[in-house]
Amino acid sequence: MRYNYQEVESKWKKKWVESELYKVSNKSDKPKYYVLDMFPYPSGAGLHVGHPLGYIASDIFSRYKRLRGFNVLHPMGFDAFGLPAEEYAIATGVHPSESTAKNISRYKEQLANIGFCYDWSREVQTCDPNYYKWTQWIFSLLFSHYYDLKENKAKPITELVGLFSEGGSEAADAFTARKESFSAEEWNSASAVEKDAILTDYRLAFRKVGYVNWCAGLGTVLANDQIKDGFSERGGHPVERKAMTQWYLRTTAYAERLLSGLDDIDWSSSLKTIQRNWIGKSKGAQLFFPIDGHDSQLEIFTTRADTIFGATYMVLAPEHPLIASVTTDAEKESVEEYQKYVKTRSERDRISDVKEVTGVFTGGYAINPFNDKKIPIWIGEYVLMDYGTGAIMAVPSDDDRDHAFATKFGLEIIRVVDKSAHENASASDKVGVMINSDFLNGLEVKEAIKKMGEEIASRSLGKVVTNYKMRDAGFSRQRYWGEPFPVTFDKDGVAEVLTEAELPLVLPQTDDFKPTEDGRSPLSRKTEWVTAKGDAMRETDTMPAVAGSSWYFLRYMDPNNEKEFASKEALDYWDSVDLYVGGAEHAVAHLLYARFWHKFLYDLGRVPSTEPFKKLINQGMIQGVIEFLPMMKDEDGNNVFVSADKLNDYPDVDFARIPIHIDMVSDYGQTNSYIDGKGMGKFLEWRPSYKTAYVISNSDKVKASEVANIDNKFQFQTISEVGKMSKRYYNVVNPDDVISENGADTFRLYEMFLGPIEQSKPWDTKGIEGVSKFVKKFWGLYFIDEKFHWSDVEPTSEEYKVLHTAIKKVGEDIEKFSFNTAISAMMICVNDLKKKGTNKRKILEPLIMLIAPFAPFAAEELWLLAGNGYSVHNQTFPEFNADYLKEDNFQYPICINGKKRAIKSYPVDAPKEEMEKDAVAIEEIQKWIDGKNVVKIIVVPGRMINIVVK
Ligand code: ANZ
Repeated sequence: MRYNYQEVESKWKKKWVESELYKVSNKSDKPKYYVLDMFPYPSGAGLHVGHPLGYIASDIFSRYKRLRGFNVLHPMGFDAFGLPAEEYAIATGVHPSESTAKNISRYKEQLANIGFCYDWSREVQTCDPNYYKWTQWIFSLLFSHYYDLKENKAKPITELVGLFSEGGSEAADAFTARKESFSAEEWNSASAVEKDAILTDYRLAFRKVGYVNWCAGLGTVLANDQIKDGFSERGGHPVERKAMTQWYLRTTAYAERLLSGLDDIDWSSSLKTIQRNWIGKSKGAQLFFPIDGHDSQLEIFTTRADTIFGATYMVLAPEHPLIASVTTDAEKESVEEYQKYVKTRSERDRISDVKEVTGVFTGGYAINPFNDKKIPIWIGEYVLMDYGTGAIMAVPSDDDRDHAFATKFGLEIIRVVDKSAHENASASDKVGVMINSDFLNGLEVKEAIKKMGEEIASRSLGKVVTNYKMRDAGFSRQRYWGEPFPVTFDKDGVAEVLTEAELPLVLPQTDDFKPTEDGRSPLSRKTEWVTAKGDAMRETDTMPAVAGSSWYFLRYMDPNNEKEFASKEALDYWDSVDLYVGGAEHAVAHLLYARFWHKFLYDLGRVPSTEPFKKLINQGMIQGVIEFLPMMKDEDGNNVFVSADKLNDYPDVDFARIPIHIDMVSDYGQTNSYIDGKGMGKFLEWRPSYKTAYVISNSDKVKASEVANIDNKFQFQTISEVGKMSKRYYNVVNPDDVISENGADTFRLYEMFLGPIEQSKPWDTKGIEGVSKFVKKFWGLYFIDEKFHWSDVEPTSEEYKVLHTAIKKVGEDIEKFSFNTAISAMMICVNDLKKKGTNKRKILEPLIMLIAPFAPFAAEELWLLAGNGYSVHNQTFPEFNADYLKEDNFQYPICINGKKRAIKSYPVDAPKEEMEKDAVAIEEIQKWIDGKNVVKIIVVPGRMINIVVK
């Protein structure tokens, strides 16, 4: 019987939903296992074949774990707030909630077609007030907690207030941005506004002035990657850095725990390295330099205090507060001009332009505390305000950036480290012997750093500190489609969070989605909403998309709970995610913020685990093949398309490449793709401006419009190149199309068969044929004369061996997430069984379970046809039995006095005496023992037979 996948799939899709087959309970005797996919942002374009790659892998794994007897949580939801829906709303007037809902339903349909075992009763949408109520609630907790350094955990801000009123700032050992200390009296007599300002420096969610990329032309704040060379990517408008009060999360308080936590989780080392670099731990010294003619001191951060005798100038970040006071009148104008220039520069430009160094002299001088030498103070964009102290001592001899700067501005360079014994060392390597450095002379760099640390402490010039590159996370956007902050400000601007009972604070309706002219969120136009709470005003910024995705995995554990973000029982039961699968593009932002939220909730005793994702796999990208028509101009200026196999005839021509829609290409893929007459016709319809073009291919030069629709002999080879799968290249493949042509099981198997899951690989439909044949062959094993049939005859040991070889390999490979090799093993198994004509139940029944995680539809149907109860997906994965893999016979080398003279096969369980008797009787052996004495016959079972003769 032919496998009618359309019928089978539509039947089971329905039945699985109706019967709630994939619904999981929070109570079970089985061990739990939690498999999570990074939930998608539901874009208007729908899913393309690249998106489900990770979902298929995690689905196979979830199904496998179910068959292995686990209670598997495998949920799905939508990261539904965000920019694209909002931009679409601005362009079309369609409310983001409407377009988002529409996109979500399309995504769900597409996902259902692929046959995923999601428990949809647990679906989460971040834009749903029942969900974001709890996002707001966690935010309010962040607001009302600070970080206690003694206990190394978050604690209620009310406790901090108690400490302040009893003993001032010294009474608390708290993580803070605040430098000034205060006494209990000062605290107690402070006004509400002053207290609020102090607490702001301690809260884990707080407001401060930060710089945003402001684009006046677009009337909006842009993300770093929306800017190129100081201009907006869209529209090319100038972008400048604008100061705006914004919300931040004090992620830096958790820097050390975010770092050390990486040691306990099973993530790829490349991913861990990305996170470690992002956190950027750096040990160094904070040092004070007196400023010539001033009372104030300049505080710098250096990892190389040992090089202080080579410090020939200082550099302040252009935003540094001391600039105004150290700049002399003569330099004022150029300093201000330079500051204006830096405002147009994104941080990324500032740190990445190593060659293009810029800066100006302030006219002021600092004094080296170790030799009282005067050092000129400059400002330069390569020093960033919010790292270290925003000021450095520059040592051009031992730092590349300082060296470039000194060279450009003709500043002094003093060598302080003799690296002559280290031939390949770069300027920044911490090796060599100190020179020109007073009491450090002769010391190795490492010793010198240590000695300087001691010296600095004993002379009270500063202290040893650890810095982290990581910044507090910006948490505001001046946009509409996000969670409203559960915050009000009183008439003095003192912030307060809403109580749990007041949540959710629902996003108000609007039909004007544009930010205001001065860059505030559209919510600020909703004056009634803004002033809804007495005379207190609501915050009008909204939260960024990382808010909702920072804890969604917890909500899945108990998604309909109206009283709590999730119940303690649910959280204790599911604990944390056992396997997380998603794209490497989330290596920092999402994964770091989610870890931060989780650790915070752990501190509050709200979650039982310190890390949210135990194991993480990044699936590779599915790339597209971009198809081009090579094109040149003839003498008359006509466009001429030249088939790719004819390009060598025109060695001097630089061909233009016209991207062509892949639907017009036959045999789409990396090799031998071509367009026929029909395809050319479609192309001309699509791009009518080429109707007058010519083509050169297997025919002579003819008009393109003539080959269109004429014959199928015409073939024009395209140039195929691997690139991104994107609407821009007309190469997006929709999974729905592949499924309707080949079936969902084939689609799933094919995606997995493309290669190792972590690798990126091009989509190439050519290979799908082979996988489709495999599914048909597998199906065919179960039918004789169009009828489902299997026999109860006992299988041969060979048949068992084929099956158990596959069981072993498939099981091991799934555990290793090596799905492509698991599929090869299944293919070999099915081929072997087909060759043997096996139709025995004891082989074919376990085979259904073996293949079920990969091809859930066909497996379910076969299971039903076999007369078994519903559903195959609740059965057990076949148990591997090593006995079946044992060889029945062994090829014994037969030796005479240790030298191999013959080979003969004996059953592995053959008695020794029989083998002895038989071996000496072999003709070739007889030759060797003829006329000699057989002294001894040694049989080593499973190894060899040795006949000792004399
Ligand atoms: C003198 C020196 C001599 C430095 C030398 C380096 C090499 P990490 O933390 O490893 O990145 N620095 C400090 N604050 C800075 C800021 N806000 N913007 C840009 N650069 C800053 O490196 C810390 C080093 O980077 C510090 O040590 C300082 O330069 C610079 F041979 O001080 B160093």
